[in-house]
Amino acid sequence: MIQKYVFGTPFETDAVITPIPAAQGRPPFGMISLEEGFSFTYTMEKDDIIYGLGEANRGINKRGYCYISNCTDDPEHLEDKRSFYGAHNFLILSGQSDRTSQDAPRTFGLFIDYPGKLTFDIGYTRQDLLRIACDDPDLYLYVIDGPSPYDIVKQFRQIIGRSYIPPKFAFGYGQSRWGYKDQKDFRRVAEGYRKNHLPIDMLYMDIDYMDRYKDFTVSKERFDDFKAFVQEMKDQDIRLIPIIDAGIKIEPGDPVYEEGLQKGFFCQKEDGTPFVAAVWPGYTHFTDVLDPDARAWFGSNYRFLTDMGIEGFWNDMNEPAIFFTPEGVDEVKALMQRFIDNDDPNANWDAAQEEKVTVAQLQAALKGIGNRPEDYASFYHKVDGRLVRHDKVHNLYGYNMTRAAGEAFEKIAPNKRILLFSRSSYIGMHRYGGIWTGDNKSWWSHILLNLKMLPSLNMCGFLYIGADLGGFGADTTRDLLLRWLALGVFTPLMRNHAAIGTREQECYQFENLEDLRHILGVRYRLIPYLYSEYMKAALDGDLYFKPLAFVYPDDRMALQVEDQLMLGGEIMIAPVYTQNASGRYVYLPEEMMFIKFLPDGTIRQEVLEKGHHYVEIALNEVPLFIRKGACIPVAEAAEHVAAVDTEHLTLLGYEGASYVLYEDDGLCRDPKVQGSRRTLHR
Ligand code: MIG
Repeated sequence: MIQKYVFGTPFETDAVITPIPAAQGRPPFGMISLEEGFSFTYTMEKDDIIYGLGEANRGINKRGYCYISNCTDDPEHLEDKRSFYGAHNFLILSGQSDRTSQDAPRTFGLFIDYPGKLTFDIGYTRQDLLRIACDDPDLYLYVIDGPSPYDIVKQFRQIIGRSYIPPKFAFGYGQSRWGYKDQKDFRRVAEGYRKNHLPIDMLYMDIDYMDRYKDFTVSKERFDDFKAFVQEMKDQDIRLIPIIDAGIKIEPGDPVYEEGLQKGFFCQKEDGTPFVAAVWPGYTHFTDVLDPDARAWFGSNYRFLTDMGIEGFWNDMNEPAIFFTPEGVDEVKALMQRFIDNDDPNANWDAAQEEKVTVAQLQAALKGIGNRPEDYASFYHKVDGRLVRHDKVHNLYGYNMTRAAGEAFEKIAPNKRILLFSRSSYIGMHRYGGIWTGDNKSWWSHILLNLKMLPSLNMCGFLYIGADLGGFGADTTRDLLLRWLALGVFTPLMRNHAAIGTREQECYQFENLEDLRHILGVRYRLIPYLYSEYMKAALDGDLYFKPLAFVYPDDRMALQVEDQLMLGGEIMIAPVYTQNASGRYVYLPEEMMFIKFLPDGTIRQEVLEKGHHYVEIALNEVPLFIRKGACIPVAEAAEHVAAVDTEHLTLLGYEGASYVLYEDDGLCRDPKVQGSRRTLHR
């Protein structure tokens, strides 16, 4: 049962696409205050678990911290951070004890459809208090009642619409690096993979492919015939996936810039002039993607690349990230001038001398010049003829930039799927694309953070997801990459990506590359299963990744597991995420078959009983667990998706088990009609 409560005049985000009549009054539990903005408070029982929030920090159980929905380009994903790139305002409270108060349900879900900054204090200020708050009392509050958190998620997924379905090739492995510049670089990487028989389907193009970071251009110096180059890569079964950034470079004479300007498609300041922000291309304008005409225009520009044979994109910098604005620079300059004018260097550390600018103040001003709240509050969107200040709808930008592309693809390529994922997002965007979780680091703790985010993202509708494998920032190590890839084997988006200036981390950069070849090979062996489970999750509004608690709700031990996940209907995954470990502890809520894909191509299987185990897992092995009575299809390893032999599948798992395999051509836009399911028996 879903109740929708309306407060004030909500902004229409189109997150929910099922019409639901407004309920009268207030939710029957929790306390709502409209005194200062909006707040919902609720007293949690000691063992209540909170799920959800999608792309957020910390655990699967979100209890014990404060999270802020405020899409932010912050590459330091430390444990104390409250905002990442996405804003996913859906949570579920799963009651574990009988409630003391009569009128409160034990378990419920909440979706707060509010596009501005929203705070989730989940037992941070007070351990037993859940408090959700924002500045403006204009929002939709959806309250979902159901017997279990899993059921509540399914109800929620029904009202937000079907999740994005990528082409099947997007289930292959992809290599990326910020720093590949020209056709020579891409040829070298393609060769590094193909010559070494390391499987690959995609090479990602970062900002350097463009002409001076201008969207919808390709550098002529770096690619002498881009269309031919796209084909050259396709001939090697590799697709090029270019990046698109949010800002359009201000460059008189440039056709994209001129058209956007002339048609008034850019976000404006109060005085009616287009808002200016510096990003990679230098000063840019942001397209007003909340305006349907501007959105259609932005999306239509992707045709420039699809016409050259491009079949996939990643949308970046769409929080939107701002390096600085002219206004911000002026403020820092003024501060600097005052700093220079005060020529007593010792006084610079003395905060008591108020009229003097200290070194610390200057440092803070420079550090804070990017993504300034003042800048986000200084420009406007046109919505139904009225102006809406950006900060009020900030969390919708990446969503609508990606929607622009997704809507355009329906026209550009009505008969086939295009790969698309975004950095910033809001619920609703899950219908148009996937996401990658941004600039992580080559840290062991980030393997675990990656794992924990997966089921939460699925709950919010995001199914095509993945993290930068091997780590984006900082230098990776061979063992870290191997362990991370062994998790990435299971994520729909499996991409190795690294930042410029870091150690090279393509699989062929390391010794004994047969180990890396093997791990990638396991991915391809599992594609029939992973694709089938993905499609079922998308078509049925189900989860691809689940916390153990969703499958074993009565197992008190399973409720606490934060480093193992259920995948699809048949398996459990438990990757190793600590350095120098020869294996790990796992908890089995029931008997399972422990499977290891060994580097010699054989598969080791062992039935383990319910309970705690230590399992040995070498660096070059991929483990998984098959649920009691289940089986999964496995193919032979292949070097790209189209080469996976889906005719000759082996069924791995329990004797007498059967598996329902979903299949389609991997491209059709209407898989409900064109896909088929068949039952395989072991
Ligand atoms: O300011 O395009 O998250 O994946 O490599 C950095 C360069 C801009 C951030 C993305 C990252 C990408 C990088 N971008």
